[in-house]
Amino acid sequence: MKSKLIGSLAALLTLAAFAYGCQSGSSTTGSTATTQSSAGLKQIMVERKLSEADVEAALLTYKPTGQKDEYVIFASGGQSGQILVIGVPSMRLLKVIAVFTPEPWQGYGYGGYGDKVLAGGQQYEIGQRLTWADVHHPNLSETKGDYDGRFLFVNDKANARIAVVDLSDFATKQIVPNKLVASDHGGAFVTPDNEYVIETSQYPAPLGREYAPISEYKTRYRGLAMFWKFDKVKGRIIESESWGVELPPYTQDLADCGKLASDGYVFINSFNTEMATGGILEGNPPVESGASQNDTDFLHVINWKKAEALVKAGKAKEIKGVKVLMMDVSGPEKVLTLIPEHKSPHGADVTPDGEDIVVGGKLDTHATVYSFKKIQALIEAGTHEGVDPYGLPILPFKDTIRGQVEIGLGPLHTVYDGKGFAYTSVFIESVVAKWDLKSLKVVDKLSVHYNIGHILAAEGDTVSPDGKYVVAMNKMSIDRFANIGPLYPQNFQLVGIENSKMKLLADMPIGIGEPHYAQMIKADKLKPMKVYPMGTNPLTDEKDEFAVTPGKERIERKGNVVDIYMTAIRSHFTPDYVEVDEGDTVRLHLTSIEQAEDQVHGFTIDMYNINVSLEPGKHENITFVADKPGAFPMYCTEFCSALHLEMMGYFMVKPKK
Ligand code: CUK
Ligand code: CUA
Repeated sequence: MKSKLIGSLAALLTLAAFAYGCQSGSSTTGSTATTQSSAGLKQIMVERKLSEADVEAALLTYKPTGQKDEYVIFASGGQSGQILVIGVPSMRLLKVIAVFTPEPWQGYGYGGYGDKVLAGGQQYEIGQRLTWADVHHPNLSETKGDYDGRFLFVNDKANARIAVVDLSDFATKQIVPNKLVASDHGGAFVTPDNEYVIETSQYPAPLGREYAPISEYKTRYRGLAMFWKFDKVKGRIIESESWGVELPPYTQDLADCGKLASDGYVFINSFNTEMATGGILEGNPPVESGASQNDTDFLHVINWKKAEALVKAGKAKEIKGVKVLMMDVSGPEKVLTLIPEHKSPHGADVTPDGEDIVVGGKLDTHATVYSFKKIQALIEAGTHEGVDPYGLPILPFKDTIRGQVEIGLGPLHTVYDGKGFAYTSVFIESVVAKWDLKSLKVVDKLSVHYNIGHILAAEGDTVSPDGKYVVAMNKMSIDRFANIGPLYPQNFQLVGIENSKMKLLADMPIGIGEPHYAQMIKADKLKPMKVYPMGTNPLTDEKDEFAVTPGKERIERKGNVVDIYMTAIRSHFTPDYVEVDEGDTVRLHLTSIEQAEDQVHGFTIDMYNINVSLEPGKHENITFVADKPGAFPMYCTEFCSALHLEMMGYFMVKPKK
């Protein structure tokens, strides 16, 4: 057994050598170097108990220093509130983008521009400053249904917010809080030309964040699909041009946008059409069982182009200044239609051609494949088998589907390879199921470790997926890694899907929050800047009016307001000595006048909780009150040069007499 294995390893190494264009790599040439290294490798295999499959996986994923990844994943950072950037196939963590949570390395939330982004995401009328988020679904911006590599959107389930990240500098630019709903889940999904970023609610609540007793759940609690208008030129959501569609108080779950054949539509699965509200102490069933009584829940179908036209025609009602198309309009106008789904489904995933929508069974062993053409014909003909309590038409289930796939225990989410196959995550069974989109038959299953939630594919949500990799986003990792205490990491597993059999290639523990979804883009589609144009404020993407040029550094005082115009360059700040009086308002205008790639400085002042990152060309405005007297060192926090430790100065605050 062992010798057979090692024999094929030699063949594998030969192949690998050819693949990498190595001159002396073939064992058939009898090269001494190769024979020696093969012998060494054989020994390593034996010592490390590596199988041939392990070595092959290593060869397919290993990136020697300097060799770059082909794909980049943008993954939800879960409760961390951030986004993880991961290279594929190496599964190396490249960056954690600060989004909803203050992040010191990027100087996000410690005095600089990030404070303003975070402030924009607050609901001040509620009076709570939020410093975290439950990040679920990052989505890349699209042009004609293809990732264009320009922006990234992500939702905060806990506090119903959407963030916009600009991929020209990988910085968060905007957070918009939803004024109407109390939690979201079906977001952030984009329309194929990015006209809108979609955010649909999860747990129903009175619209506008009002109070209503739980006994009025059916009459006062509602869901909502929010359509955030996105300005691609400015790279910002325009709140005043955004609007919503009122939904019944079922628990809307995941959404997806139609494309090609189904462009103009949005699909949202739901659960708890029972409208259970718990109340265990009051003698009611908990939501988990109360919500699982009916045999079916509803797939919601929204014709968003028609909804948009109705909103523009003045058919919407204003709630807290937001235009909302109510159900008494959207039902009769065929804008909002319901279709039965099997109990407590999860996921709604549109195929690359836009023809089908796949909904996972979750508590059922099937995935249901709905046909958009059939749905559209029924809606247009006005055929329905009944209406729900809110007057919304319900289409006959049997006439809307193309079929059902017997998947296994707990199917959740589905992605596609663009070659006619679908890959469904199967939570309870802990497998990825590969199935044929034509025959609706499972053709391969791969065990993953363990309890896979989402699954993602290379260019997976575009109209033309790449079909090279999928990643299993596993919720549990029980025996996979060194024990690090009772809070275990989640586990991303890279799976090769180029051949008929799926192949497990690599594990990546995720030790920061519970990720939900992620998207994978071809790395060469990303074209971020390497340095900022001199004096750029990342909040506006423009040269800041207070940008400082070399030679113009100065300190100006007007009353008790002190303006400090400062530059940073290896290895000093100018000015490096600042004197103010206790109680002065300090306005520090700080420009990095570096233009060399990867020459980053930081800036902090002892005891003032100030820390900004100064990438080349970046400008920061920091305003604070010098309320603590003392002699405070200020210094550069990034090891920028041999004289980095010398890059410091004093910030003097003279005590009041
Ligand atoms: S949900 Cu997490 S596994 Cu929030 Cu997308 Cu399905
Ligand atoms: Cu600049 Cu360290």
